[in-house]
Amino acid sequence: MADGRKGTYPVAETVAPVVAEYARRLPGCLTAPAAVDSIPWRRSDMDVNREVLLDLHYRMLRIRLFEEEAGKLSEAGRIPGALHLYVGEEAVAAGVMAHLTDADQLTSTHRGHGHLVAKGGDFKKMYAELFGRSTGYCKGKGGSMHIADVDLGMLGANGIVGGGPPIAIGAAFANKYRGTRNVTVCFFGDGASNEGTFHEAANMAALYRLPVVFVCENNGFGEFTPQAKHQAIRDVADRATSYGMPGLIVDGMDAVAVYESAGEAIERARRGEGPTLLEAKTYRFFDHVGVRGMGVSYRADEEVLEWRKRDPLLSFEQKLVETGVTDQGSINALRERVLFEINEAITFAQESPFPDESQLLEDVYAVSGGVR
Ligand SMILES: Cc1ncc(C[n+]2csc(CCOP(=O)(O)OP(=O)(O)O)c2C)c(N)n1
Ligand SMILES: [Mg+2]
Repeated sequence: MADGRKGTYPVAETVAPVVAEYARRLPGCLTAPAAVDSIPWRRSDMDVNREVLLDLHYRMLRIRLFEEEAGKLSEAGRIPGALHLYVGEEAVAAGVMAHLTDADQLTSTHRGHGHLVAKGGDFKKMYAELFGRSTGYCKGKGGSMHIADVDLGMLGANGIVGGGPPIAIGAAFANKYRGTRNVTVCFFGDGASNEGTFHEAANMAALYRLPVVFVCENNGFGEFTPQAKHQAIRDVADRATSYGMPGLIVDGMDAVAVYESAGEAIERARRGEGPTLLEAKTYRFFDHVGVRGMGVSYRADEEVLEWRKRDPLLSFEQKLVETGVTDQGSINALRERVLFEINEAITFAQESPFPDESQLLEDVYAVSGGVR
């Protein structure tokens, strides 16, 4: 290169100490995925006690079962519309959401059920929305890709790839302006990281030191296009440096690793020290849409099987049992309890009425003074 930097870019002076601190506390987090496999069960001095481990497990289990049942309903043609399932990526939502209060916000994606479930979303309202019923989160008029729960700080799933970042920094700006200590987490995919909206939002967030954490769920594909064919970089986290914020890579199949890294980033934002870009390397087990998808051949079964060996929920359960945090009987009982709750919610949703035709144009756009 003309300036002789040979591809290594200096980190802005103000950010360098933060990055160094991350590197010290989370060894391996700034390296490429090759190191991801070797990340041990515990990596930092953050307090990850039994309560935290069980909390992470509970969040992941709820997502997995919600999604699997939704997938079955979709495959059986019982719910309308596209359904982008989150199975395989549960550790990311669980590890992040374990740090957030209801007053903290998040923006989600088209693959958003897991984010809301992990934030404490209501199964009944979620399934009712998937069934298009009036008791759903959006009164049945939004569907999978538009679920929001403002009381829980969930500012919305989003059918527009890259739609979340501008909303997230707006919320973060409001938090800063009002002097709250709330943090906004912005979830987006590797594909979305190519959208201009992400770059504009990242620039402003770093410039104004906004209390936001950008969480890139890098599952290696944008629809059916592998990452290597949609961007010339391997690590989305590399993009952080150009905006003046730390960029971290974390094993998105390991809820504890996500919990630790996200915790650092969220606390940093809470302290008023600005944004972080956290890239979680993860994988979706089902197809881009639905379970079996559209029959497009774009990834090898062997690749899926390799990632499935690192199933974030099952491998976590194995570790919980091995380390004596809980036993298989308790896990099975918990699974049954969550399934019972899910079945109740599905029944509730199916028995709920469709929205009345007279309400077709209500709640669908905002006018000054409120939503109509
Ligand atoms: C602005 C916009 N462009 C294109 C699409 C079509 N689309 C839907 S999902 C998707 C891929 C997104 O990939 P990524 O951000 O990596 O999320 P993932 O599906 O992998 O979770 C695309 C291109 C869209 N919904 N919105
Ligand atoms: Mg992707």
